[in-house]
Amino acid sequence: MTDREFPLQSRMMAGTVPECGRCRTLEPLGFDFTMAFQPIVDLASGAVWGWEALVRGRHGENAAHVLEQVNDANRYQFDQRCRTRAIELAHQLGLAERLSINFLPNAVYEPRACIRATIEAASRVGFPLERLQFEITEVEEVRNDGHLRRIVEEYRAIGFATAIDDFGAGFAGLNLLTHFKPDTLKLDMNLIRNIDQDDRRQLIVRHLVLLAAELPCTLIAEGVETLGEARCLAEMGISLQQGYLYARPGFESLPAPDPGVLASLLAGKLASQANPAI
Ligand SMILES: [Ca+2]
Repeated sequence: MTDREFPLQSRMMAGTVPECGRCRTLEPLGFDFTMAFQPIVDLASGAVWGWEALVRGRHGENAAHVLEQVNDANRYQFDQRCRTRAIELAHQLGLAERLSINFLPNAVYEPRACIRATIEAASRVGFPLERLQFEITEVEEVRNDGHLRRIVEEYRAIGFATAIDDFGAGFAGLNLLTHFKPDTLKLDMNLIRNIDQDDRRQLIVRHLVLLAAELPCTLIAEGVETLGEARCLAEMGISLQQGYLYARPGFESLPAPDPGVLASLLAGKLASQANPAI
């Protein structure tokens, strides 16, 4: 590893990452899991912008099956292992774009100490930290806003990108934006579903595009399932999209976005550029 190749790693490993000891004293996790990867497509270029790592059972069981085995006793250990597993698999699969990892804010005690295992895993396999993004997953109400703010500020200081996941659903609402500045908002699939046929959803998302431009932060539409939704979102300026339309999550693999779908969307874009009246 050289400073030139991995500037963030070099800075972090230079003695600024403390250890709190929690991860050394915890019991074994008691269950095993692995990861699937789903591409985030950039319609501006037609290329893959990044990949979200999604937890799966060893035999392909869904995320809920794995998450129901997480409890207060193993939450910290699970969060740590999710990150290291995602990074190690990404490396094995030759992932060359961004890697977006979900994490549970309530599983982080001391942000700088809790990131240590992640940095060590990335350094071990040579994965640049600059390509990591953390999605704050609001599966439960964050118990302490100050705690979340400290995590995000610390991660930003380290140089990681942060995203609010499922924005517009449940607890991941506008109030989070009053507390901290994420790099990315991932629009929840309930805002996306049938948006091409729904004036109210279009109104909300159009204004979220304006909000994102002023904050500023990047928008990703998740849960895109139809060409109509994809075109409508692209016309509103959201070129980063993720969903079954492009590819289902690949179990321990990096599935390519559907080439027919990309061709159809990019052809439409080229046609409208050639003739803006279309
Ligand atoms: Ca997510």
